[in-house]
Amino acid sequence: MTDISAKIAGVELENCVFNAAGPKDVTLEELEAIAKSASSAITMKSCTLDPRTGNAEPRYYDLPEGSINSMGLPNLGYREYVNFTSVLKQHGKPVVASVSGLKLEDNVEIVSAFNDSEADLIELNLSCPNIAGKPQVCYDFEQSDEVLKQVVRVCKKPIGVKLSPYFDFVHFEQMAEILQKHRIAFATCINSIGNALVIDPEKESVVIKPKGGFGGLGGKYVKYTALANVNKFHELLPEIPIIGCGGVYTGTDVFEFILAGASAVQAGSVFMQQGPDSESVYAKERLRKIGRFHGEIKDV
Ligand code: RRO
Repeated sequence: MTDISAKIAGVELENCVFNAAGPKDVTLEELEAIAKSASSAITMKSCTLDPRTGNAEPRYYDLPEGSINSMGLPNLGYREYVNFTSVLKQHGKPVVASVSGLKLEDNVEIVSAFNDSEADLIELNLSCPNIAGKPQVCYDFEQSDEVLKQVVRVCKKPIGVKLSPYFDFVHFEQMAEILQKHRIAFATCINSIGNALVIDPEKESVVIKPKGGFGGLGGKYVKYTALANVNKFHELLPEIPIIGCGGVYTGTDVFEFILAGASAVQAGSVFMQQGPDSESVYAKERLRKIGRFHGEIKDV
């Protein structure tokens, strides 16, 4: 059988594709559906100190080749997700806690709580685009440096970061330097592309309610930006596993991320639209290519 396994910070994944934080991973019921699916790990919804109902609806909209969302971090509060870890671990898969505190002290408290949980990996979300008045932390390099300093100090689990896309080489270099300085265990590239605007020309209106229709763009529209981010961070930080995320709909997309330098891949919009057993992502004949791949992406 072809080996399509992966390893992130010492944590073994049976196959290299699992769910991205966000789609249908808020409740225990949703998380157990992921646990029973082909997803090789169970990533839980980004959590905050206290429960949140999130932004006003409509706040998610399917696009022909992706999605736009402004969910606004609806979640049950971190204590529930700490408790869920022991239930979810019974399914025999790694559990990934996604942490998105609204301020530095919250992140320190939440990460400390997950130390005493059965989570295998912690993904610190520095890139949520949808909280009014809260800019994406990872676009502020000084703030990112400080958050990582404080959070890494208390964290006893492998901790990685979820990043927004960068569009300039100097920004890749600045963030890579920070990740290296704090010995970050992995980086997930990319979150949705923040503050996109989708307009319905028939209705002459925006399609989601929060923030005047502005939201995070995901799916095939962002794949090439995601591939570039994976490739650049892999080049700058060859020792750190990079998890690719953005526009993964098929096994061929997965293979492109592996070619770009990803160690594993997360699926977001496709899980929202097709569920965590998405046939197109897990089609064996497409994933088999990955098992045969042992090299570097070629120049033309
Ligand atoms: O909940 C959201 O609105 C959300 C989050 Br936390 C995130 O990291 N990325 C996204 O597209 N939506």
